[in-house]
Parts: sequence; structure tokens; C-alpha cells
Amino acid sequence: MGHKAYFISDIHLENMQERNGQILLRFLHSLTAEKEAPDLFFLGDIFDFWLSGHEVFIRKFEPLWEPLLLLKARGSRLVYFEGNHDLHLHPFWEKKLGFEIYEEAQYMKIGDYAVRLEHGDLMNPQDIDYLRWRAFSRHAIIEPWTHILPGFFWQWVGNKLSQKSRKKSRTYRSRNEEAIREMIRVHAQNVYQKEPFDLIISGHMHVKLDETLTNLDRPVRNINLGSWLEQDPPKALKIEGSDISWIELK
Ligand SMILES: [Mn+2]
Repeated sequence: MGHKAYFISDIHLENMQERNGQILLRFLHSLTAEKEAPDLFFLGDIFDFWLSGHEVFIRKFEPLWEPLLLLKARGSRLVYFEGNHDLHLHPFWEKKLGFEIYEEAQYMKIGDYAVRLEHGDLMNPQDIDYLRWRAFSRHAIIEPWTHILPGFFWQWVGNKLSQKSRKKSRTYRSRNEEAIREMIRVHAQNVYQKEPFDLIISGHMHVKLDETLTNLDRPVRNINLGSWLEQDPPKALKIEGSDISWIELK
């Protein structure tokens, strides 16, 4: 079979000691042991908070760098779509680890498929508060301050923000799972009309979804990766040639 690519998102990792930190580390080490180095796609919100290239984050998640550097050295393509909890990643993730960084949706040929990839934080046009925060945090005037102001300050801001959003979104999700699925579906159909694809992969919504849309001019696979916070065991998506499958991680 062909070259392999793996996709994960929405781990919302707070430190390396928690269960998902250990699972992520084991997963990365297992990839370094594969015969042909696979490609790896992070679809955002891997960390509960990461901003710029501050030491405080680099030190906190230090065990991850060895397997990632090894993958890069072995020829893996490493791709990171920024989420709403991990942003302005260039200083460390691009410069030190060799990731390609994207802030917006991209189209890529992966395996046998034309794939649209995105974090998914623009799927809900009604989320006005979030869209304002996105515009603010990505504003050209604000961005330099994310690099200049010290990391411990941003870590404090990040903790405050994610406590708030976690509480709000957990209740919201449990009450609205079917509505969220419909939102992911409607988004896929809308963006398909602008530029078609065989497969769309998103994260952010924390509702795992894998379905085929049959109301477009070809069958289109619509996947949301869900979140490791709500999966036991957590899963990674794998594409190899024409094969699309889920891998359980332990
Ligand atoms: Mn998100």
C-alpha cells in the first residue's frame, strides 16, 4: 500500500502527565518506528493553550520534541492547522520543528483523495463572541505582542480563557449534539459548492463524525475528528492510498 498519513486534533493537552499526554507521546514514538516515515497532520487545539514560541510552553511539553524531530529527520511531512487554543505557532513549530503552519482551510492531495482540511472554528457563523476574539487575536497590531509579552502572562490568560470556554462548550455540546452534526454537514456542503473535494476533515466541534454525503454531485466523505477529552480510547484517523480508517490509541 501507499504512503501513510495520520490526523489528530482537539486533545486540549494541559501537561504531559495527564493520560492523553502519555497516549500522544506513545503514538508519536510508534510513528518513528514505522518502516516508512508517515505524514502527520495536527488539526488544531492539540494543546489547551499554546501561543507563539514561549519557553514556558516549550519546557512544559518537552518530551514531544524528540519524536517530532526524528519524524522530520526521517522525511515525514508535518502539518499544523492552528486552532483557537494554539496560535501564532511559527516561531517554534515552523522554525524549530519544521512544521508547515496554516491558519485557514487548505486543499491537499492525500492518498487517493482531494482533501479539504481545517480546524473548524469558522463553521458556526452564529458564534459572534468567538469570531470577535478570532479577529482580535489574529489582528496585525496584536500579533507582535503575543511574541513580545512574556509566556507566563499568556499562560495565565490562556488558563482563564479555556476554563470559561470549557464550561460553556461542554454543556452546549451535550444539549446540542445533533445540531452540531448538522452544522458540520451544512458547512461541508457550503464549502463544497465553492471548491469541491472527495473528503473533508475538521476538528473543533468535539463531536466525532464519519459519514458520506450523498446529496452532492459525487459521494463526499465528511469527517470530524472529535476530541480526545470525550473519547476512550482516543482515536487517530489514517489515510493510506484509498483506505481511510480509525486507529485506537492506548
Ligand atoms: Mn477549537
